[in-house]
Amino acid sequence: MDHVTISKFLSLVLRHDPEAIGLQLDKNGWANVDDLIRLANARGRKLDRRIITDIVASSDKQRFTLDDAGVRIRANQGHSISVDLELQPLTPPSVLFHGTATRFVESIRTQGLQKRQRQHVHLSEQEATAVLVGQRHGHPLVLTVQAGKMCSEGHRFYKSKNGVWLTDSVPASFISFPD
Ligand code: HQG
Repeated sequence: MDHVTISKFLSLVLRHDPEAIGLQLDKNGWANVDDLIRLANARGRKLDRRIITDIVASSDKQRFTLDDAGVRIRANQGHSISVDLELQPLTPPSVLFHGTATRFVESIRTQGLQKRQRQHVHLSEQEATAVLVGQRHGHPLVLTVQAGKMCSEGHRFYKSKNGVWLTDSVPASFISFPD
C-alpha cells in the first residue's frame, strides 16, 4: 500500500471509525501504536512502526502526531467522533478563509457555516489552501470570514497542531460571499 492509501486509512480509524478495526481511542483521541499495528495487520492492512513514523513525518498536512515516547498516535484535527484535543482558545487573524463548493452556497447564505459531521468548522489562513479544500467537494468557492470580529463578539477559535483554525459555527453575517 502506498503512503496516501495508508494515510487515508489512518484518517478513517483515528478520526471517524476506530471500531472498524476494533481500535479504542482515549478521550483525547490517542490510540496505542502497537494496538493499531496489530489490529490493522489482522485485517490485512500492512502497517509497521517505520511506515507510521514515515507518514507522521512526511504527511503534507501534518495530519497526525506521535507522542514523545512514540507510544500513542492521534489525528490533529478533522474528527467526526467526539474527542477532546485539549485546544486552548486563541485570537485568530482578522480574516480567515473557508473553501467550499458552489453548490453549497445558497444553503450557507441562509444557515451560515455549520460543522456538519465534524467537530468544528475548518478555516485556513491561506486562500490557496481554501481553494484546495473546496475542490474536494466540487467547483471550489472561497468564502472570507470576519474572524477577528467574530472573536471580539465572543465566538471561540482554536488552532490545531497542524495550523487549521477551528470554530463551532460561522453565522452568515460574518461571511463575505463573492459576487
Ligand atoms: C459545507 C480536510 C451547506 C462546507 C480539509 C464543506 C479540511 C455547508 C462541507 C478538513 C454548510 C463539509 C475539513 C451549510 C458548511 N450548508 N453546506 N450551512 N456549512 N457546509 O469535509 O471544511 O485532507 O466536513 O463548506 O483540508 O471541507 O481530511 O469539511 O464543504 O481541513 O486532512 O459542508 O478536511 O483535511 O465538508 O474539510 P467537510 P471541510 P484532510
